[in-house]
Amino acid sequence: MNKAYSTSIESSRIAHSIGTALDRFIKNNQDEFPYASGELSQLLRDIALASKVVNREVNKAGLIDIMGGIGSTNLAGDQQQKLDVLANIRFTRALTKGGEVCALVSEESESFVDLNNHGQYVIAIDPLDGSSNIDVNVSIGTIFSIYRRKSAPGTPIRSEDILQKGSEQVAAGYILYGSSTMLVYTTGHGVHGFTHETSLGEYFLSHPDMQIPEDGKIYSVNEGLYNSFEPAMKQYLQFCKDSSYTARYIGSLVADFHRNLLKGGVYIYPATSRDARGKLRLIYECNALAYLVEQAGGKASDGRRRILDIDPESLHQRSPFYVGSKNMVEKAESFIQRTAIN
Ligand code: FDP
Repeated sequence: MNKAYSTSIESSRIAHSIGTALDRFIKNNQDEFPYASGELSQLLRDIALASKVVNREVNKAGLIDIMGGIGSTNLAGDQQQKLDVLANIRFTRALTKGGEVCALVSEESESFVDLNNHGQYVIAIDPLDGSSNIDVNVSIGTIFSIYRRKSAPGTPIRSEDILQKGSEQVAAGYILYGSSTMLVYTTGHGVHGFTHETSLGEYFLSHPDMQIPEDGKIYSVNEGLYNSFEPAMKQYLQFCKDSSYTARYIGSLVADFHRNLLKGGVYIYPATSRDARGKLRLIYECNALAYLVEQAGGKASDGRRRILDIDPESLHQRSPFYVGSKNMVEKAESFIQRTAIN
């Protein structure tokens, strides 16, 4: 046996390789990035760094006084949690310092935040999704979408910079603060997942080129809202039961999405009699996950239209959301397209 080869086998036996760090992965794949100027790479690194700070705070939430509400509500009318606000500050600060972002759209702010007129990118972010799970130690997440601005750098931000279709994203991803913390992203060349190694404080590639199974057995819907669903949705839920599907609903979009991405399944937040557009936000929740799922071979729609083709009219616009394994989304759509909401 060749000496160098046997030495490398011996060293990997003694010390397992820890894998590729996120920074190195980004650097190695720089030429796959749209507009490979290095700014988008830096932006992803800024997001990763902010997520580590948020992760640290999420992990010690029980120990310091950062749980519970702060007594105000956000735009959606949800009670703002201390950690929601804290995560918003952490991400906004990291993205301001980086200088690559001209405007930030966040669930926590009514209007977009003007960060730096010279930045090339617009970012839409839900800094901490799944707020109702914060205080009970259940997985929560961060969701982000990155767009290239349309107007010239140095000029005022215009609505066409902010209200772009999901298909115009140049990168998107999420961070899952779960039993381990993961960062999953795409720049349009597949979906890659990185796991946070706590003792080293680094993300390492753990899930290269993720693909969602075409089919699955898991359906994720808040069935407590059953009475407010349209008849077609009720029929679809009956179909799920008749097909012996498994119901799994964490109530944290990122966590439900991530599980279905790995195992195959469909997540649905449909129209209800109260909200014909459902609950979830197109710009900073649905678009990123739609881009990711398509890159992984799955599908995302509002029941009728591809999510990424929807032209947004306002920052906080809602949309019904059907996302997951291609065949399962298509099956759900086939029910929904039979009737209109009553
Ligand atoms: P939350 O309100 O707790 O922030 O994005 C909103 C979201 O959570 C999703 O993460 C989650 O999937 C959904 O709402 C849960 O809503 P319901 O409680 O109505 O099921």
